[in-house]
Amino acid sequence: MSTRGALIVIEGCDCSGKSVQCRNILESLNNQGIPAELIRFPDRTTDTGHLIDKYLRNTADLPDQVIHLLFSANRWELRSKMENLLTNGITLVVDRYSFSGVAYSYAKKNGMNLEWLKSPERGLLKPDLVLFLKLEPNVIKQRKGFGEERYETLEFQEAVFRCFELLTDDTWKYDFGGRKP
Ligand code: FDM
Ligand code: MG
Repeated sequence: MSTRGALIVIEGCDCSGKSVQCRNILESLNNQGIPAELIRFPDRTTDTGHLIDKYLRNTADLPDQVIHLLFSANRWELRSKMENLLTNGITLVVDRYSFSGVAYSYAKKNGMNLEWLKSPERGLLKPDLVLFLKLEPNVIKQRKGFGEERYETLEFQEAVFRCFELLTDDTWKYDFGGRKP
């Protein structure tokens, strides 16, 4: 029987270098003989992912509550696959997870309550480790590609950054009520 893999989550603002760090972590784990796979949210290849992709590229408009629930549904779609991989000893390096879900929606400041935002995340798998890349929005705004998608404005990224910090200070920072497989 293999040991359960670890669920490692990388979070941060847009263009904060998450994808590069995820690849580095994956490579380092594989070099040490630890089987690991990369998972990325949103997963734009699923049914919910197609709609999320359109929303992010500004070719579809949806109410804030609907896109919030779709992002969460997108994680639920992969839940059993993730659980199987972890049970089979594969470590998962996950580029964005529930923290992005809550931080980006809360940053909209449109009255969506924090408890309401967290609740669809309850029951998803609980990360063993969350790494937050603390790159200031003033730095990321100069990066190549910044500004191409819906949330990529300096003002909004600053709000997201503050929401991430708020969440990481909280006692439930690693716990959305999920359980380990
Ligand atoms: N995003 C991502 C959310 O608003 N909620 C979520 O639950 C997730 C996973 O989608 F602006 C936002 C964050 C980002 C956008 O993500 C696309 P990538 O990592 O930049 O592709
Ligand atoms: Mg982005």
